[in-house]
Amino acid sequence: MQKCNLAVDIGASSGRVIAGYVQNNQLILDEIHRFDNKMREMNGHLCWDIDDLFLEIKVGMKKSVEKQFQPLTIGVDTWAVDFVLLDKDKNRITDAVAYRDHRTDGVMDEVFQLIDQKAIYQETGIQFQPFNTIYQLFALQKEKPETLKNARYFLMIPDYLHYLLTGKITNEYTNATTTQLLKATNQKWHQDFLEKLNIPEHIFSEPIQPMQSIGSLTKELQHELEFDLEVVLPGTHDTASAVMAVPAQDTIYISSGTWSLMGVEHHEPISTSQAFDYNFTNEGGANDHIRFLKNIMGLWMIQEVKREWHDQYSFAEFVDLAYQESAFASIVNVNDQRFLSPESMKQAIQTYCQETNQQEPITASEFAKCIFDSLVESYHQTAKEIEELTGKTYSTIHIIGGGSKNYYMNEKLATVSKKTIYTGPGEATAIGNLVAQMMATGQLNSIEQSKQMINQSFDIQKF
Ligand code: ADP
Ligand code: LRH
Repeated sequence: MQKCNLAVDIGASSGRVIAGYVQNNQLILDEIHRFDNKMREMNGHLCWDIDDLFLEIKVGMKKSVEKQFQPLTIGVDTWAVDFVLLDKDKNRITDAVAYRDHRTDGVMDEVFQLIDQKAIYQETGIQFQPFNTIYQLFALQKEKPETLKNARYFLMIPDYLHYLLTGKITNEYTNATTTQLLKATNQKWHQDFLEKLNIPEHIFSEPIQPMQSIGSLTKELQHELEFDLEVVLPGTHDTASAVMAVPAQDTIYISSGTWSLMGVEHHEPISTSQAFDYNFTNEGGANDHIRFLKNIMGLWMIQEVKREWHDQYSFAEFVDLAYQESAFASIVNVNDQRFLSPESMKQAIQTYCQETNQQEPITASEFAKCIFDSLVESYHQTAKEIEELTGKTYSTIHIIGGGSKNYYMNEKLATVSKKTIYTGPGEATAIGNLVAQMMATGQLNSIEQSKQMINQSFDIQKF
């Protein structure tokens, strides 16, 4: 039996359970189980199927033993901002509503009537996204005040999955920062904001730092799975885990998946008025760092076009199509809010091009080129903003995540930015999750050691 740690990494488009162990100073990964993740309509809202996600985690745990692994610890990371509420008996009383649901339309402005927008930024350091938890909670308060009245526990998605594994209630710190409800100065829930929005403070527990054990499996699960292990908190925000696994220091990174998260690791938050204007965020890192970054709409745009094309082309085929399409040159502002949750992504892109007097994409290759070129343009602009805001010049950009396999974008970004582009690992988030567990259990001693190990264990390409 090979001893291992298990990372459960669930992104907005897919989830995986990955076993990891160190052998001869190399980090070895074994993908045990992969599953789709999709939003679907439930009770009038776009939701995640949280019960199904938990079943998939259990399938992965069972398969790991079938594959002759002996898992010592497990930790879960997922996308940020979404949550569920439990009542006093710890029963779930909300669906896991997805951040692209329209319940938050217009809500940000209503919140700004009650709390000054600049104060929100200065005190939390978090960027403005219409779907931040603060606006989702306010939307819920308006739609179903009785639900918040009956609520006793607030759990973000990975906190809830950890609760199902252990029975323990935790609010992990890195993900809690994305609520836009934590005070940056003391990492505590912002009582004054909660009061102004009429959100009960007692549903939150003190944010807890990653890289520590929260206990073993519940008795029921031990019985069902016929084994036990420790549940160890990674940076439960997937981007926190991903950034931990960037195998370089002093570089701009892009965590490229459904979203493109582009930024740098920084010691202190940067909440200047310029950072506010450019809408940069200061999320809590798993390693005492601040993730100073910008959310860019990301490969969600091609995911949606792929879906509308009935999955006729794979992602790799869309990349090939973009290479073949040399003439098409229309560019959209990828961060335009119309692309966040449109009825039809193809239509939204075409309308944008019409409005800006550009040629509309019609064929799959035109859509691919338009989306990839537009993302690269946004990366280029964002790199300049990062350099302006940090007062530093960076010679490299390191791309991690599934999107690092997009050679067309990697090459184009190298040309446009005149920086060296490094890519990989593709499974950086799961790797960061595993590293956190290995640090908690004493298998690794420092972030520097882990970055070095990641660098020598995976294929890092240079453009
Ligand atoms: P998330 O964690 O947000 O679900 P991932 O890190 O799994 O996202 O990345 C998914 C994205 O990676 C897809 O949207 C796709 O654009 C890109 N991708 C995956 N495989 C390939 C490939 N073979 N070639 C090009 N792009 C790919
Ligand atoms: C990426 C991510 C990102 C958040 C978004 C909701 O998966 O966690 O960091 O802003 O999803």
